[in-house]
Amino acid sequence: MNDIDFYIEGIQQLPAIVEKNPKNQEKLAEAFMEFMQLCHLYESAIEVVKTYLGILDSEFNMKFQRNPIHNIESRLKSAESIMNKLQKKGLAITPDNARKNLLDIAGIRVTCSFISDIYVLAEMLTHRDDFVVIKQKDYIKHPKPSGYRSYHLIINVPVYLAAQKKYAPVEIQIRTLAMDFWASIEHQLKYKPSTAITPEISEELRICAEQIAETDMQMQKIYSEINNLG
Ligand code: 0O2
Repeated sequence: MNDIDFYIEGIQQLPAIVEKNPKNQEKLAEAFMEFMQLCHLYESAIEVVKTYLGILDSEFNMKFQRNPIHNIESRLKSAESIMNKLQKKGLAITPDNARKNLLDIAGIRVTCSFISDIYVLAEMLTHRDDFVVIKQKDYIKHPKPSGYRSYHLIINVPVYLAAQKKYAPVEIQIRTLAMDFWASIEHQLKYKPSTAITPEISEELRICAEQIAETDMQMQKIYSEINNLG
């Protein structure tokens, strides 16, 4: 389902939902519209960042005949995961609480070939004067105990709507293809309900992350050598 279908389906469902709850009709309709507006704002913020990343990638290609970005994925956190996260934080499930307390509703994941590309992109994103950096975490220089490596940014992104400018936070994870390979598989293994992750398995996964990081560094070295030769 694309974004437009998502909104159309939501709006089409509104009369049925309101009809089933005659006592709270007005409140429900209001909350629903607020939710739809929030989704629209976050989707738009994602588009702003993706457009900027696309421009950077093509500029690099024009100037240096190479692309720093291998792939870009984006997602809006599902309503279910938003509700779970609010509940975990002991907060009431309202659009307002989601907006104020969850900074990863809009998420973008960027994969690069080389470690140096990650830092180039992070630098560009954090130095745009209309982007407000809320959080910046370098899990490449400081990997998580699990072995997880990635560069995380949370940026408040301006969205120009018809009548006003609004800001929305977007979580951007930037990592190499190798880091992404590890993170995707580790996530799959850990979140399968049937698997029990023993400390031994966690240690094996951490060792895999170390080996992958070494390969990443070797690739970076080869890339630098070739570039210096060229
Ligand atoms: P999903 O399903 O990917 O969205 P903080 O409150 O800032 O201290 P927080 O909010 O946990 O910490 O943020 P953090 O740790 O900077 O980043 C959270 C996201 O990074 C996770 O999102 C994962 O996407 C990813 N991540 C962090 N640690 C690991 C790890 O050990 N393995 C893997 N595979 N991914 C990791 P969510 O919401 O947990 O999940």
